[in-house]
Amino acid sequence: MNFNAMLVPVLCLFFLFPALLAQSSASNASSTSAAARALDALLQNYAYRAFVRPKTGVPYDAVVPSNLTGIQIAAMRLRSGSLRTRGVKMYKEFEIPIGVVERSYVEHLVLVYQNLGNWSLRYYSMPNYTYLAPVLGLIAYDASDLSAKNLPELDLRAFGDPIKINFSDAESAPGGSVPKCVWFDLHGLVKFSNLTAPNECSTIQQGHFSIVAETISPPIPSPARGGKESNNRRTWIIVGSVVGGVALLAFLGFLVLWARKCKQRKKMQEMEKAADVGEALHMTSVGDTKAPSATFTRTQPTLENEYVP
Ligand SMILES: *[C@@H]1O[C@H](CO)[C@@H](O)[C@H](O)[C@H]1NC(C)=O
Ligand SMILES: *[C@@H]1O[C@H](CO)[C@@H](O)[C@H](O)[C@H]1NC(C)=O
Ligand SMILES: *[C@@H]1O[C@H](CO)[C@@H](O)[C@H](O)[C@H]1NC(C)=O
Ligand SMILES: *[C@@H]1O[C@H](CO)[C@@H](O)[C@H](O)[C@H]1NC(C)=O
Ligand SMILES: *[C@@H]1O[C@H](CO)[C@@H](O)[C@H](O)[C@H]1NC(C)=O
Ligand SMILES: CC(=O)N[C@H]1CO[C@H](CO)[C@@H](O)[C@@H]1O
Repeated sequence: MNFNAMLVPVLCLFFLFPALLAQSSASNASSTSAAARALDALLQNYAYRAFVRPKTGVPYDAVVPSNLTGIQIAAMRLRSGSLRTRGVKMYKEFEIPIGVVERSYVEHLVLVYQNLGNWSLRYYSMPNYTYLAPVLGLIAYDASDLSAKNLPELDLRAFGDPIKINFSDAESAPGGSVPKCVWFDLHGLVKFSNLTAPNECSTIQQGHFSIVAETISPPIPSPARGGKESNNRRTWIIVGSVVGGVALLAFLGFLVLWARKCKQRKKMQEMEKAADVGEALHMTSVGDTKAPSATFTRTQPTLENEYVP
């Protein structure tokens, strides 16, 4: 029966539905990374605005647009040569040793510093992990045009000692979990490493850094991305799936009933046909239905109280 043939694809769709949803949410990992890259470009532009006749080697705090309140940025202009031979003793939380080199040679470069503060989770969501410190960024750009926007990053590497990051006000890890350093490179790659000292991480490349601890409890929908909105969305997806499922079941039930009825009607029609052909019983139409009727009556009806002589 072709009804079964129809049922299989319908059921397949039903079971694939959650998988399709999961895929669509997974594909947003890269959109998160794209948002972070767009933020870097915006913050580069705003950090450069702090420069008014800048001295080299001096950090200048800059102002972020009001829609990003909570993020701190700074910029420091350096001669490439002095970065390589002298390093920077302390630039906010970063300690830059001798031997840090940018690979595509420029005369001067700018080190842009970012502290994402309460925006860390928004731009660098970490399912199953808790941030113990804000996400900090250190990125090098060319300094030849201080009004430039959308500058490409320079490729910065430490060839001697690594760059150290002092997360002085990191929270301590919740009981039972081990804190870890996390590094986000500029291409969306995430790497973990051990702390090199209490509240201290190290790196040989630029990017974004923080300290995290693994969450031990089963993951609750993380408020990182959209918070309430994404919770709401999830609720609606569940409600939608349930309602859709019930509607689908009702539809299937209806199909089954309809198929049965169809079968019955066909049987009836065949029986009627057989009756018409094989029996001399005549059918007369009474409304829509046919009823057997005789052409003449064999026994005349008599009234019981009729007078019989
Ligand atoms: C914040 O505002 C700036 C300038 O007003 C705008 O360019 C940027 O797209 C905004 N960013 C976000 C994340 O809303
Ligand atoms: C961070 O805090 C500031 C106020 O200090 C607030 O305006 C901003 O909306 C917060 N950002 C997020 C992502 O909650
Ligand atoms: C988070 O942990 C759960 C259970 O341990 C696991 O199934 C899930 O894949 C993890 N999520 C990520 C993004 O690693
Ligand atoms: C980290 O910074 C804090 C405060 O700025 C300072 O007291 C501490 O000595 C620093 N730690 C290291 C290892 O440099
Ligand atoms: C990190 O430290 C733990 C012990 O605390 C050690 O077992 C592990 O091998 C270390 N990992 C790396 C990458 O050094
Ligand atoms: C929840 C969420 O961030 N959804 C986004 C997934 O990515 C698409 C574009 O790729 C956005 O339109 C959604 O808002």
